[in-house]
Amino acid sequence: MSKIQEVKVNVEEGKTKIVPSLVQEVLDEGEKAEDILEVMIKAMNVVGDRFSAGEIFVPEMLLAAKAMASGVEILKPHLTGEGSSSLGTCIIGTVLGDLHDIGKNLVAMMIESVGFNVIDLGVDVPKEKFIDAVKENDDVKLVACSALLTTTMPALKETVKALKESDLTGFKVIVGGAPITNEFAMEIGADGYSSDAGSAATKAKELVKELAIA
Ligand code: B1M
Repeated sequence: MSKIQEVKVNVEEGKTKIVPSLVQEVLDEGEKAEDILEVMIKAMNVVGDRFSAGEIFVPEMLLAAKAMASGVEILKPHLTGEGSSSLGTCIIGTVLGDLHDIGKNLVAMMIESVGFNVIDLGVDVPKEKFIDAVKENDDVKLVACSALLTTTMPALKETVKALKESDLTGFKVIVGGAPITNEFAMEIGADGYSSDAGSAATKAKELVKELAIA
């Protein structure tokens, strides 16, 4: 088995102690950080499928998530550039009722790397907390909301609605997460949607440019 395949299998099996050193070895062998990340995301899809099939349960899913997070820590400096924090502040969080944070953390990392000052509100974030964060922080240009469950799509809708109906201005709202589509994002009034972390960073820059033109 190739080393990169070993990373995949060890993430699937939730081997948090092994994954970081294995990821480092694969990097040292010259493999691209983006390719290692892709393999780990595939591993999480396998984990999701096994969960759906009733072959594994929440604790195994949690271990796999921890293993992936430990590998991402090693990849981090290789995935991001020099953040200059000149594009303004981005408030990011996973919406109310939703505890998934790996995708959100990747999005935060990539958005930071293109020059935003990122304030991460974490998971299970009520709409009021997003609003307070916009009020309490300087130069907020972007609010980024993640949702991973079909059951938390309504919370995403409520969050976007609350942000748009507030008297706060000067920022755009971007949404994403596995069950979210561009169509849903537009339907709930978000300004932008992205399917993955890399394109979220590109979209974030575009949205802030639109703000400057308006
Ligand atoms: Co959960 N879970 N989970 N889970 N979990 C899923 C999402 C699921 C698809 C698994 C499955 O059944 N096949 C399923 C959802 C089904 C559905 O809604 N239709 C599910 C379920 C059912 C549940 C529970 C309800 C299980 C239970 O308790 N019975 C429960 C809910 C808890 C809650 O949130 N209230 C639950 C719990 C958990 C754990 C806590 C155990 C753990 C999360 C730990 C953590 O995040 N720290 C977990 C995990 C690990 C998963 C899977 C296996 C992996 C998620 C992940 O990290 N993927 C997942 C199956 C899967 O994804 N295939 C599953 C890797 C990550 C990089 O991808 O998060 O999609 P993702 O992020 C992507 C894009 O979506 C996008 O960019 C990222 C990468 O480039 N993106 C954005 C994300 N946010 C974005 C924001 C943007 C733009 C792009 O702009 C702002």
